[in-house]
Amino acid sequence: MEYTPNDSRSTNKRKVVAVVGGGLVGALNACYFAKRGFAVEVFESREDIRQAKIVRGRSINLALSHRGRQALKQVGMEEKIVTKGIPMHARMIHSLNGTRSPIPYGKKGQYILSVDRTNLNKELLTAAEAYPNTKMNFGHKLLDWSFESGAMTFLRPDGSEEQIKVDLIVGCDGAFSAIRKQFLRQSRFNYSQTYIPHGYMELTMPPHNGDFAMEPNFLHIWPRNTFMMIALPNLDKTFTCTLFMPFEEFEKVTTEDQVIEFFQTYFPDAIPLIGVEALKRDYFRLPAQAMVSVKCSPYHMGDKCVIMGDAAHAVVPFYGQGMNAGFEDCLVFNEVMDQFNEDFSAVLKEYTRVRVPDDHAIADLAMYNYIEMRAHVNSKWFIFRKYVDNFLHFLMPKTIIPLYTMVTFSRIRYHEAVKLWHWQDKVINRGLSICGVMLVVGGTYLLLKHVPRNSSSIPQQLWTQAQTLKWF
Ligand code: FAD
Ligand code: EGU
Repeated sequence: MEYTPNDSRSTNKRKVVAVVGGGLVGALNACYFAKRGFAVEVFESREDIRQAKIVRGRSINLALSHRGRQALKQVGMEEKIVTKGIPMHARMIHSLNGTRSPIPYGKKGQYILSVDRTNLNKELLTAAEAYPNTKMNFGHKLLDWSFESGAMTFLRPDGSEEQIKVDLIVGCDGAFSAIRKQFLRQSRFNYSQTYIPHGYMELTMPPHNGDFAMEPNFLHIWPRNTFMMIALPNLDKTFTCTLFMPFEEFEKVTTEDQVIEFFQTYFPDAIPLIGVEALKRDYFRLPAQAMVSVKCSPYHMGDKCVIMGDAAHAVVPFYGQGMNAGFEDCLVFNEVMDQFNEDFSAVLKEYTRVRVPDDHAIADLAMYNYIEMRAHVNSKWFIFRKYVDNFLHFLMPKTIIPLYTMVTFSRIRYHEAVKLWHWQDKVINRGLSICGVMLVVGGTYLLLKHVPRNSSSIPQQLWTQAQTLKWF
């Protein structure tokens, strides 16, 4: 059966946009296209998560920051999401000996939010559906689509197939995008994917005496070089802890006793907080999950199809930017739609031109931070580095802005942030060189000033050298 969606909601004149994937980015994109008045059809392979009893999937909560918030604001969703988020004003660094050190993200208004992924997805789906020109199609798994005819083939839960043709396909179907598969068959399409050696596992820290087990308004971090754990607060007063470590190491821990032994060695303070029994049980509940980084270009095919979110750029989670970047994609696309009067041919081309450098930059930054954290970031180093960053910013607030600040609290284009970061590095290094030279010059001067005319307390050779130097 082949049909073109053309029910009472879409007139012949109105263009039909198919959003493939009803995850975070797909649901937000549906709002954007619906707001512009297109006939929007959302196709999502899973059943409606608002009806599902158990939602299994990736990470339970996420850090929402400025870029994501700006994108939500544009479709009137910021308030709704922010009020259900938990502000995190600082990181809390957990040292091996149990010491906790808070390090603020910035000034008072600078905080990130811990938001529940499922709730965010539900709210966005409901907002998209509230537009009369949107139609939700759950249980529609995209199998294939044809660039030539523009027809998409979907698989229904009952095993039947459906063919659908639209004016524009927006692929928001995640890191293993089925839409992207067609891009790979086209000439001059660049693609790279990398699985990192680390996996992640989520563990829940229950409330203690009816309250949060740790300080709630923080992003808790246990930096241990190769091993790392992060915890974000939830509204139900639990924390979701995410343990990052090489698959190799996950595999070494095979018995309940080894789990406790492992935590005793690396995260001793977390044992009583998560609970010995819960730890033994939850560690074996699900296998560790893989993390992949995907970069590609272009993001469009002709005037027919464009990819956004993880489908275009899966990034490793070590900057807390995957969703934020995907949301910003929607915002940038919207800006380009204004500039080019919704002319798909021009808009798609321009979108690729402006967005690829930025998405590639955040993919690189996240990977860089992964390597950096793994290589030499323990709690002391982390605290030291953040203090240096903040101190330099304090000295020169206009000149030196920490990289994470530009990434997390501004809409400076990601690739510009990288450039500024390199430039600041040069300024800092030059500053350090000048300080170094001044120290040497000043030190020598002081030394010579205090060198006795004829001292037996310093070796003769050095004394002679010092006397010679005096003449310069
Ligand atoms: P997805 O969320 O993957 O959604 C894709 C949707 O498409 C799904 O609903 C799926 O069912 C559907 N789909 C897939 N294939 C098909 C098909 N063939 N047909 C129809 N539908 C299909 N980001 C942050 O900003 N902050 C964080 O703190 C953060 N923490 C993270 C922690 C971890 C451990 C991980 C792994 C990621 C984290 N991220 C974070 C990244 C974030 O999860 C992703 O960037 C975000 O979910 C991408 O959204 P998306 O809609 O593009 O893809
Ligand atoms: C990882 C997994 C601390 C949620 C990067 C900071 C993250 C998040 C940091 C996850 C880190 C790392 C930054 C934010 C954030 C820090 C950031 C990472 C949220 C450089 C649910 N990262 N994350 N950087 O600065 O900019 O606090 O799973 F440990 S939020 Cl790896 Cl700001």
